[in-house]
Amino acid sequence: MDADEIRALLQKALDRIEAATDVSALEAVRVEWLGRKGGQITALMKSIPSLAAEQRARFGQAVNELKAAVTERLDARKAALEAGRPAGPRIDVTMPGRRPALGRLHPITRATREMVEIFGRLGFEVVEGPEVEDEWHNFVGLNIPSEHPARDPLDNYYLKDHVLLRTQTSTVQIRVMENRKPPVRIIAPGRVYRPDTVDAGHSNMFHQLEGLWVEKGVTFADLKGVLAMFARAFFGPQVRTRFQPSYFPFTEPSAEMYVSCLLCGGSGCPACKRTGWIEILGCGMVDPNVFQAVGYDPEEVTGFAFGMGIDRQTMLKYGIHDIRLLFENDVRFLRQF
Ligand code: 2NL
Repeated sequence: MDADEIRALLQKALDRIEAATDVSALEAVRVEWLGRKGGQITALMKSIPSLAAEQRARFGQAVNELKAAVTERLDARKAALEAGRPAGPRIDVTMPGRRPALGRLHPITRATREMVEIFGRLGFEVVEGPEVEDEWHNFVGLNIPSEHPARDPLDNYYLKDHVLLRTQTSTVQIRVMENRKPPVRIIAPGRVYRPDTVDAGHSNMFHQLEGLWVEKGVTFADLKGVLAMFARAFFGPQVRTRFQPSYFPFTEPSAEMYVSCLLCGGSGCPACKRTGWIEILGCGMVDPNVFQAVGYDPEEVTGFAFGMGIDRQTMLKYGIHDIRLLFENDVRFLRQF
């Protein structure tokens, strides 16, 4: 083997070392060249003793230089691989991350939570109850007799005899009064169901928030104060309120509360039908028959109650013109809130 052949061998070894991209590949190269058994350079070393004296000196020196050069490159390459990046896909840690898609609260959830928060400050506790109800809790307890038009099977979702989807959340308040002694100061938000034909203003499922305060000495003045405070907290401090006599079977006297139109401020516009006022809820002093039905003594306690459509208030507050938008769950609509 002459000097040129040894140089070629060295070049080949160095190329193989450079080509190794991780530590284990480099170890394979080391075994291939310097391995105790079968290493190419090891084999050359072993052949030295059997050479003629003069040849042995020259060849021996060349092989030793080859071994030293390869060993040095192996060590250097190993150090570089260990110091450098780990093998595998390269990651640019300076690249900006991908933002996770964040959800948001449905406008009805937002409005409900805001109402709950406002009434919470006034001492009202949130209660919930079943959406499938019996006629006692949906009608009888509320002083709605069997001849009453509200009980028409065509105006209710009956599931079977005497069992229906609730048409208002008063049912929950009846349940609380049946199970607790006064005082009670509660609000009942939740879904209610009526078989109305669906259009821009009506849905057969909507949301209601009812409230009830029963205690010794509660008066109509308390009713007006609480509801006026609510209206200003929910719609803004500029809002004015007006009460107008009304009728409900479960309250006496009964009233409807109006707020000054949120769009025109009260001067009159299409939204308030030029009246300057928008009706937002019904209310009244709890009828003695209701107290009797739940076992409260109407001579002992008085109370007021109210009910409002959450969807209606949500639409008013955010300027939504079609109730169906609230239930289609089109993200292009929902993303605006
Ligand atoms: C409306 C307004 C109202 C009530 C709901 C109520 C509940 C109990 C006792 C007495 Cl437990 N009243 N709720 C009172 C007045 C109005 O809802 O427009 N309803 C059709």
